[in-house]
Amino acid sequence: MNDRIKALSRQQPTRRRFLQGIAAGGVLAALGNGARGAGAQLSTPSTLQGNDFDLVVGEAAASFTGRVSRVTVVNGSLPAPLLRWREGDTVTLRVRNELDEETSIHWHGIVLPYDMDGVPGVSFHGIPAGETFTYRFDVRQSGTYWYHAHSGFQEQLGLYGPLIIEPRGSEPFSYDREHVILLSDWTDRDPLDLYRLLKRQPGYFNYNDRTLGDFVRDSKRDGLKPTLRERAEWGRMRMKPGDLADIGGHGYTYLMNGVTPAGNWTGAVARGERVRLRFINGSAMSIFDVRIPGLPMTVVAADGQRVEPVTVDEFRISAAETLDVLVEPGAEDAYTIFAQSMDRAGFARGTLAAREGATAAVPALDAVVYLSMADMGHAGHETAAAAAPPQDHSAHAPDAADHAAHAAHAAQASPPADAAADHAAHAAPASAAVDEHAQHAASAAPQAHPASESGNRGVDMQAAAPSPRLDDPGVGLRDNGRRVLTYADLKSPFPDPDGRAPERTIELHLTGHMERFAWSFDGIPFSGSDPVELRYGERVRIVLVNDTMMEHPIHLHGMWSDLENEAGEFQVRKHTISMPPGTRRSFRVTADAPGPWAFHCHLLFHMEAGMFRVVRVSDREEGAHEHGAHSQT
Ligand SMILES: [Cu+2]
Repeated sequence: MNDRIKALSRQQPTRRRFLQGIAAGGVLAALGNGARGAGAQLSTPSTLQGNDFDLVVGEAAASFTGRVSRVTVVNGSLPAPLLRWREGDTVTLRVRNELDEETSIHWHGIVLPYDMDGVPGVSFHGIPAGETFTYRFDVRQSGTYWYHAHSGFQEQLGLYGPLIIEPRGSEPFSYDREHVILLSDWTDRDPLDLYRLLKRQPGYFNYNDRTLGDFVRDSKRDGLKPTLRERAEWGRMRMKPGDLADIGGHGYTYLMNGVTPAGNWTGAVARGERVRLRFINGSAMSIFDVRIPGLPMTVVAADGQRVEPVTVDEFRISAAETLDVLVEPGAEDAYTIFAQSMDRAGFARGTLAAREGATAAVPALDAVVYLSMADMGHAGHETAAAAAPPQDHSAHAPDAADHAAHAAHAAQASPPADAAADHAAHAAPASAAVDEHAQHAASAAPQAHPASESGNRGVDMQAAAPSPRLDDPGVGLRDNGRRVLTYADLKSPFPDPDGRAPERTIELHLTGHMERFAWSFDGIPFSGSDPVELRYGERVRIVLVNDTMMEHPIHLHGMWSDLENEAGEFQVRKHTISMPPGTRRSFRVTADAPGPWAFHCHLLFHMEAGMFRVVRVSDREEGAHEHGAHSQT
C-alpha cells in the first residue's frame, strides 16, 4: 500500500457515508433551518399527464450527503415531474424560467421541429431569466424517454425528468404495474468548479490507477517482461488503465429517482406480477451496470423503441440511454435494484418490495477491471505502431524519456510478430472475449485517421484496429457468470423504416487528450468546427471511430440513429449510440428533419469541452442559409 492508498483507507467511513448519502436522500426534514437562504425545499416529483403542461424551472435546497446544496428543479422537484404524453397528441408545454440565468429544456429522443428541440445557440435562443417559452409539437412516437436542460451545467444540478409516451395501439407485451427507474449522479461541488478541476487535473477522481504493489503482483503472475511491456505501452500512449470514468463513484453520490443508496428508493410490487421497469440513465457523466439479483430481466425496448424480447441478468446503460425491462417478482419479499458505476467506485440502489419496509441484501461492488490494449482497439498495436507511429507523444509527454526507455525495452523483450498473442495472454484476467475480439481486430485493415488528428495537441491516441464489438459486454462485464446484454442482442422487430441503402458515408472520430481534458470530433473541438451538412431527404451512414480510451454515448438530435450490425445492415433504432474505447460502429440516418441539430457526446463535460457538432439538414428547397450555431450551450 502506498501512502495515497493508506490515506484513502483512513477516509473510508466518511467516504462511505458520502457515497451512500444520508438516509432521507435529498429531503431536508431532518436538517431544519439549515436550508434557509438556499431556496425552497424539494418537493416529491409529481406525474403530469395530458397534452397541456406548465413547468417552472427554479431552485431549491437539498442535501444528499449531509451538506445543503442548491439544486435546479422543475415544479419544485428533482427529478423533474414525470410527464405522460400520448402518441398522436399535440403537446403544449409552457416553461417558465425562475432562475437568474438562461435555461432550456431538451426532449431527448423526441422527433420534432428543430425550433422545439431546446438547444440554445443551435435550435433556439434559450429561455431568458424570468421569461416563458412555449413548446408545441405533435407526438409521433411512443415509449420511454426523458428530458433535461441543455444550458450550462443545469443538467448536473438536477434538471432532468422522465418522459413516457403511451402508444396509440396496443403493445406486444402486457404488465400489471410499472415503475420508472431514473439513475443520476449528484455532486456537492459546483459543476463549473468540477469542470475546471478536471481541466487542471483530469485524474483527480481516479483512485483506480495501478500502484507499485500491483506492478509487483502482475510481475509475479505474468512475468517481469510482459508486465514491463504492457506498462510501457500504457505509458507511451499517455494513458492510465484505471481511467474508466472522469469523476465516478469517488466524486459522485448516485441517485435512483432522486434518492441516495442509503435512502433506498422502494417500488411496490406483488408476487407473481409482471412489472415493467423503465430504466433511464439521466446522469451527467456516469455509465451504470444494472442488475436485480434473483430476477432475470426481459428487455423489451431500448431508447423508447421496441426490441425483440431478450432475457438477461445485467445490462450496461450509458448516459442518456433508456431500457425497458419486464420482471416477475417471485418468492422473496424484496429485490435490490443495483446499479454500480462503471468504475466500480459507487452505486445507485433501490428496492422492489412485496411487503412494506422489506429490503434485500445489497451486493458488493465488483472488482475493478482495467482496460486492456485490445479494449483500446490496439490488438496488433506494436506492429502497427512500428510501421507508422500514430502520434508523436514524445513531443509533449512530460516523462517522454522514461516512456521511450520502457518502449525500447519492450521491443527487445518480444518480437513484434507474436506481440498480439503474447499481449492477449496477459491483457486481462477474464480475457476470453477480449482474445476473440483481438483476433477480429488484428485481421481488419489498419484504421485511417483524419489529417486533422495529426500533430494535434488535443489528440493523445488513435485506435489502430478498431472494430464494432457489438457482442462484447464491455470491460468489467465479460465472463462474470451473468448473462449480460450487448448491443448485438438488441434486435428491431420492424425492418429498416427507411429501406434505402445509405447513399454516402460520413466518418467521424471521437478524439481527446486525457491530460488536457480535451474532447472533440476529428481533433477539432466545437468552437473550431463547421457543421456537418446533410441534404434533406438523403439516407446517410455515419461511422464513428473511438480514438480515445473512454466510452462516449453519442446522441444525434432530431433524427433516429439506426444502428447497423457488423455486416452493415439495419439492426435497431436508437437515439444514443454508446462507443466503448477502440470501437468502430455505424448507424444510418434519414435526413428528414430540416434545420440545425445538436450532435454530441452525452457526457456533459465532454460536450462542454468540445465533443459537439452541429448537423445541419438543408431545407426542402435545398436553400442553405446561415444559422448562429457557434455559441455552444
Ligand atoms: Cu464523451
